[in-house]
Amino acid sequence: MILMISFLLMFSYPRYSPDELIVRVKGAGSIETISSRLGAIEVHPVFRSPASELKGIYLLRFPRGTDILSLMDRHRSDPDIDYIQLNHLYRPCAEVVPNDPRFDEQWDMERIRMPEAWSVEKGSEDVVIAIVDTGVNYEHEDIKNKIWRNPGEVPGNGIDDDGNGFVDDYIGWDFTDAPTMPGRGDYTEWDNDPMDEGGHGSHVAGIAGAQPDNSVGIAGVAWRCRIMPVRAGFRVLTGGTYLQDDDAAAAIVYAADNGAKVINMSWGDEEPSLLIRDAIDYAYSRGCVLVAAAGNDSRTDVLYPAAYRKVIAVAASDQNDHKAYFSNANAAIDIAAPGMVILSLGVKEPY
Ligand SMILES: [Ca+2]
Ligand SMILES: [Ca+2]
Ligand SMILES: [Ca+2]
Ligand SMILES: [Ca+2]
Repeated sequence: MILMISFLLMFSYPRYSPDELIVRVKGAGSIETISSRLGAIEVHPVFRSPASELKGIYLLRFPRGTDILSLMDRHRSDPDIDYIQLNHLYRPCAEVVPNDPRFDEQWDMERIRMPEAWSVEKGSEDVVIAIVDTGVNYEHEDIKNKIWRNPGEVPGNGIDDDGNGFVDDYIGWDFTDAPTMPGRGDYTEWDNDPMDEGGHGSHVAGIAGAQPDNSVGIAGVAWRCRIMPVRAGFRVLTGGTYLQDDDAAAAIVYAADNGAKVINMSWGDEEPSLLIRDAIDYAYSRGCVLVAAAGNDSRTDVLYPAAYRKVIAVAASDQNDHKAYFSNANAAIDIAAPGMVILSLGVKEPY
């Protein structure tokens, strides 16, 4: 019981995953040698992508209670290791959602003059927006017809038809794998169901892609674009929702490999991550537009991944086009978009 309590206390404000480290192996190094030297009990590659620039990156798991901070420090200058890092945790940049589903309450749409923009451009079905988040409630009536379908995959036959390393990934993938965290719900293993449990991802997806002109609910910004749900966020027992470095990185790379043109990351942390930077460099090199939230803690420093040069950092603005009181802002901000009381899709309540 005392163990349980101290475990929970440790996670009041978790910054990284316990008992896990991420290692990038140097050219000639062997992961078997490294993991036995470090005492890992489990090792697996972070990515299934065939891309050569993503080879040699592994997640290592250690016995419960391992002092991973000193272990990491002891192996920083290991000649076989390119980098070794914590499996950081990211918080979704959440905000308050009212539950009144009508377009005239979507003040943000008028403010950014979406009706005028739509008369010029409604986007294309070919543009896929990946939502790296807590998943998407893909059964919601206002988004179900906007969800990306993997054209090369036959759903539910237990076969990886398109050979991309993911079996039955017909509408996206669930990358949450966080067995050392005190999570709840679905959080321990990858699977092909990116259903939202936290609610944040559905909210973000609705802003980007809720179906306009169908006489129900709300309208998303991207009239015709498709939404690819790539789940990387899970809930913890103590409350709150987190995304791990390895899961988010794998989701970004999946999105880039499977046709996403835009990758949305409405989450962040103060700490940079070499692993996330590798994933972002890869997606950027594949032509993806990467977008992330600056952060909602009223600070002057912009969170990672928004602070990376290849990512468009988005600050939140209010009804008067001023910086929202909670939005982080500094010179790294690329654009500001409405971010206060935005009406969007929910999981438990419909909006
Ligand atoms: Ca597949
Ligand atoms: Ca299949
Ligand atoms: Ca993980
Ligand atoms: Ca899962």
